[in-house]
Amino acid sequence: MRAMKNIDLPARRVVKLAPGGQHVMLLDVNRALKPGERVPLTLTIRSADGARSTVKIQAEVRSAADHGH
Ligand SMILES: [Cu+2]
Repeated sequence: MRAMKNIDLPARRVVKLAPGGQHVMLLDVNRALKPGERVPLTLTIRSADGARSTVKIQAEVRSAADHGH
């Protein structure tokens, strides 16, 4: 696993976050999370001109044991 601060979003390409590929890992959370539970995350998008916007999502918790590394 290689931690990254950013994920590139090339124009006209689908970028998928999924187990086994690029994914978000939550480290040092302050309570146990159960697989299948949803947690609110806010993604910050920076466009080519530097403008920032945010997208709020409800991410599904997956087991850390079976996600590809
Ligand atoms: Cu991971």
